[in-house]
Amino acid sequence: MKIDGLRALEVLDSRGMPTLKVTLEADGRAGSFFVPAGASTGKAEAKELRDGGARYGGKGVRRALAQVTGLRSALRKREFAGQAEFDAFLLKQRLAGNSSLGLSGAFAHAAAAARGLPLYASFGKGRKLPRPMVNLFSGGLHGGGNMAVQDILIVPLRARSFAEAMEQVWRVYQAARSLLGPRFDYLPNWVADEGGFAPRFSSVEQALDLTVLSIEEAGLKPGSAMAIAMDVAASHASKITIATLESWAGNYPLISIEDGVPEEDWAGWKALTKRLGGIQLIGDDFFATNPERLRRGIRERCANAVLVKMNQIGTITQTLEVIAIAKKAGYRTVVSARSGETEDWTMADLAVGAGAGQIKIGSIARSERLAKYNRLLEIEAELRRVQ
Ligand code: 2PG
Ligand code: MG
Repeated sequence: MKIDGLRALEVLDSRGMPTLKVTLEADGRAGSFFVPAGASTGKAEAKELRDGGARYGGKGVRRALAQVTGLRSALRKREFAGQAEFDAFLLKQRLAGNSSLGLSGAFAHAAAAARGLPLYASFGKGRKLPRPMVNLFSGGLHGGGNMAVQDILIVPLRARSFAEAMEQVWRVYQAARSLLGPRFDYLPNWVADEGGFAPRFSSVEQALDLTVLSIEEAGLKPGSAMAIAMDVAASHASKITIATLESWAGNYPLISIEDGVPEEDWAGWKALTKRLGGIQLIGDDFFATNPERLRRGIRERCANAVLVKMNQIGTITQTLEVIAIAKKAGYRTVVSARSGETEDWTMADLAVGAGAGQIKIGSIARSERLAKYNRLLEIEAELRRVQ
């Protein structure tokens, strides 16, 4: 794969914050990638470079852009056998996380186009659509502190296709929408950073009760057709104890808890896994898509699943490595969007090609979310045609 050209642009993400779009040409074909950004970020994440100063309140990415375009002459006409070799080159440049992922993602798109392959094929042999966990109610940093945990999500368990899963999720989302009005001083047109509803709940239990009711109103059986998942985002939330999580898991059809304890509390993670290891326990801020942290977590029996976010680690190759490590250890993998997203849909292809099994994109509102859901619908249709 020979690099013919490279450009970068400062664009805006779903929160109106500046971010990078990188375009790379390889063997005459162009590929672009938009870098996402988190709000509830983990301490171990790859650091993004922002400009500081007055422009865009210091959030501009012109310095990151300069890092990218600064590699133009080093990359020009240079040959790379594939993604691994390209990402090894990036690692040597010691780039910021946003510059690095912009380049790595753009290479994936350009290389797939040059080979005439759909993007998912460059991430592995997986051809199964992931099971979505879909944000219904938002809280924490994504909802303006209206609820102590960050997300309450719904998980379709019985759908026979991704398209059917989407229709079931739609039914629950619409049911929740009409239940909110009479119960809260809240207009359901208001949605949070990831498209979920964010009324001022008086307790997490109130939100869980409303989720169960919405599932029932949708004509689905809670726990067998549609289950509940939760992202506590404990490093950013008011203190929630393991005993509280245990009582929620006992009282609700809760099948998955993400970041149930804070990211540096290894003893807490061990205790949580001992007590609640029968359900899915995902490390997000805790693992930060970092191979070293994941290996330590596996050794110390912490969690049993890993959230996979490309920009937490900064290259596609390391992201694939994290998925491979998890699978080998029997840990489940959930590819995830960030709360700050764009029209980019690379993560949909990653979840399919790498055979991640699950995906978390946010709710079924806001186009930065739908870009990914719609891409998955397209992949499902395409795979059905060729099989
Ligand atoms: C998370 C993500 C997505 P953020 O915590 O899982 O919901 O949020 O991108 O703000 O870290
Ligand atoms: Mg999280």
